[in-house]
Amino acid sequence: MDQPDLNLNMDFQLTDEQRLISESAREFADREILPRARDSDRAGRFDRELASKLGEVGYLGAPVAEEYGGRGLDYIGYGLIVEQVGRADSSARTVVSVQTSLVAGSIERWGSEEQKREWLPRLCSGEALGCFALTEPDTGSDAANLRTRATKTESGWAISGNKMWISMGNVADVALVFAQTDPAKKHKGLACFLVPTASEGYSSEEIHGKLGLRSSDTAEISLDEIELPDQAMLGEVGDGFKVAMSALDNGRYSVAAGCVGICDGCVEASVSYAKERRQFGVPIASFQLVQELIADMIVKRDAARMLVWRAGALKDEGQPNTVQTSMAKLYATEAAVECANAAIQVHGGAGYVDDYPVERYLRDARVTTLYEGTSQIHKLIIGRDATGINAMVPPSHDG
Ligand code: COS
Repeated sequence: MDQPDLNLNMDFQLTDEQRLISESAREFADREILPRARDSDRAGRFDRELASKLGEVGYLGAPVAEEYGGRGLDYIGYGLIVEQVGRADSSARTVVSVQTSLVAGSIERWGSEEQKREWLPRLCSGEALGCFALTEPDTGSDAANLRTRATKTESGWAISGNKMWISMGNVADVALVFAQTDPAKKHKGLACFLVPTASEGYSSEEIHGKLGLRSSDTAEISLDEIELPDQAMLGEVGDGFKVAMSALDNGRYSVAAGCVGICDGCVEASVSYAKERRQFGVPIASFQLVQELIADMIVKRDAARMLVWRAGALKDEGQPNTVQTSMAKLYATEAAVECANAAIQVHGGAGYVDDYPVERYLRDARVTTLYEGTSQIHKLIIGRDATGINAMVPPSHDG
């Protein structure tokens, strides 16, 4: 894999603009997202109104160029927004991540001028929502091995198959659908299509009973002979796997930044609770073992944030960053689970109910080590880069 120049010119100081972006995102998150989070979580309700508000303030598609309706922000600035949204509510953060990193980012990078003009302004404003339909019932980590088929017709393509665990699949206006055009070509036969969800043959069903991200919409999608023109393809035949992997480079960054927000929320909630709650006649913050729990959270939050900023700085410099993004995603997601678990420990019984945000943090964080590449996949990406040996595909047992 291409190696980035890691002698980054990082001085660990945010610019005035970046500080302002972070502060205003924090204010927005406290004012508009936090007050709704518990009720939406309890109701398991996707908050379309909040998604529109995220668009109005420019948090959907923030790194997209201004000429297409975005804000032309750098990746560090985008990560700072995602961190604050993630601190408030990971379900809202999911909207930002999917819409921005997976959908709008892919259209901007791979789309024709016509596709960009058709979709980007509406996605950035929140008027339209998008989803990223890669995963299938039998295809998760082995992302190249898709069963969804795209068959050439006289007028374009016909697409049939099933997609699984698709965030926003029930509420999206457009789906990025990945499909195989020629199984013999394996990953080089994949293509990506922009599928309006109003197309005949598109249907979706909500997935219920999730541990966390309860106010995030999650769908199982069925694609039944959907007819599309040639112009619906994003990139060329054979580009599909690269579209997916480059989208995931950005999606994973966004998940990692959101997890820094979870870690930060855990620190904040734990410090505040530990100073308030009294036992044995003193605030529990006086106990060394409680301070240890808090100190561990702070170190994990800051280490995660540094890894996210490094990945963001590489993206901003246009350098290769897949491995560094994997490191940030791996570390930040595991840190979020650990911090949320420790934050519940600090809160004791109070942390086990939703009067405080910490139990939601744990439930919401748990999926982040699974989706957009499991922690194990990220370790294999990092290990392959270090050793030059691909340990992802075990030797065949078929002889
Ligand atoms: N950007 C652009 N192109 C990329 C890329 C990237 N980040 N990573 C790989 N590619 C290209 C390679 O250059 C290669 O191109 P050629 O065929 O022209 O040589 C091609 O893709 C295949 O690369 P490779 O064989 O190295 O694929 P990987 O081994 O990197 O992919 C893993 C295997 C397991 C890493 C990949 O399938 C993966 O990330 N799986 C997890 C999927 C996932 O996250 N699913 C969750 C979906 S969202 S819930």
